[in-house]
Amino acid sequence: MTKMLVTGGAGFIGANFVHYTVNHKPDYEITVIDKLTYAGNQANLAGLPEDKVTFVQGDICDAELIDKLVSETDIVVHFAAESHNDNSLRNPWPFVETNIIGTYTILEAIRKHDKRLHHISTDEVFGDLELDDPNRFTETTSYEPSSPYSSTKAGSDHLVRAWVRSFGIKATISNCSNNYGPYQHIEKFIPRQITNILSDIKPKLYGTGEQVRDWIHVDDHNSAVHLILEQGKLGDTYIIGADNDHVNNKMVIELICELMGKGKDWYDHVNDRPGHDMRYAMDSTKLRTELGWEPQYTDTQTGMRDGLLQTIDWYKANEDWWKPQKDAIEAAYAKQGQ
Ligand code: NAD
Ligand code: TDX
Repeated sequence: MTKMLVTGGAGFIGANFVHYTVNHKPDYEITVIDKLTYAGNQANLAGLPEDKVTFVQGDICDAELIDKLVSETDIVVHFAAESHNDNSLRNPWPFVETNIIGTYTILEAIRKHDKRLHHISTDEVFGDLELDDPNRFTETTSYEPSSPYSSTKAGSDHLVRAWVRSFGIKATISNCSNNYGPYQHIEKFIPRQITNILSDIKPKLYGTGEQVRDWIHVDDHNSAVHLILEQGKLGDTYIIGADNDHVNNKMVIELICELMGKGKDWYDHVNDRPGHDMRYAMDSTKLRTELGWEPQYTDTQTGMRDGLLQTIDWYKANEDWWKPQKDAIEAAYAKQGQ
């Protein structure tokens, strides 16, 4: 048995990662540490076997707790973060604290106890591309983050690389594009629109909706993380993306409307996000050629239809999970004309 500490395992991608690991990788015993911020929900881990998954409520900035948990594990997969761009524009401080100081705290424990780390990061560290720019981000693209969120994630990546180079820690990094799937907080684009339609509210498209996000199903992200844990080269970075950089926000909203039985244009244009990144596009050649990774959720039309249908079904079946927060989230967006 390998002991794995998963930070942020009660959030969207972390919880899906814990489910994926229990279902596909029987040799892991998992401890989740999660602060249960507004974005974390212990119910995301309901039904998992108690002999496989232990939950600890705590803060990754708590050096004493992190030191103890890291000393007791073999590997750490670090998902915990403040993750929403719009929130980082309202109040950047929690992003600096969790994403930078929290990652520093984990790195110091990894160094002291000589454990293996995989650090989860994002495409947003690279900034954005122009809409007509055919290039994609690679492992060597330079960093140019736009928002408080992405700049703190960039800072955390730099810390990991510095700890690899200066102290020789055993770490890998992955930068993934936008995820969608079950358990995603309804402040985010896709679940916000699905739950809007389920609440008889029109979906809300920021600005013109020409922006491109290179969408990937969360299970495809997590299968890549496991491959990197098993076969990734220590010290290396891997780009994860499913080649959906031809799909803009307007196309996604129209597809959701269509799949949920609404007219294609049953949505509102609302205020744009300040500093809105235009285009993300990921080149995952290294992951595919060196480690043999392939995404499972692909189809010829948008690469998203099957994954969106599965995600819509999940939100339909789990109204108790999202309904209690819906009014407050929409009220906060409405204040900003969004
Ligand atoms: P999320 O906001 O859904 O979950 C974050 C989790 O971290 C929550 O459970 C929260 O309670 C926990 N957390 C926050 N601060 C903490 C702290 N100080 N101590 C302990 N736990 C804390 O985020 P997500 O979308 O699941 O993202 C997970 C990771 O993946 C993040 O590092 C994010 O940057 C990265 N990422 C996300 C996406 C995406 O599309 N969502 C894409 C690429 C990378
Ligand atoms: O109601 C909305 N309408 C809308 O048009 C919302 C909430 C968003 N949008 C747009 C903004 C973005 O162009 O949709 C796109 C996606 O928005 P988000 O879901 O907020 O994601 P994004 O800002 O792209 O960041 C996400 O992907 C990268 C995650 O939240 C990050 O954690 C990850 O690093």
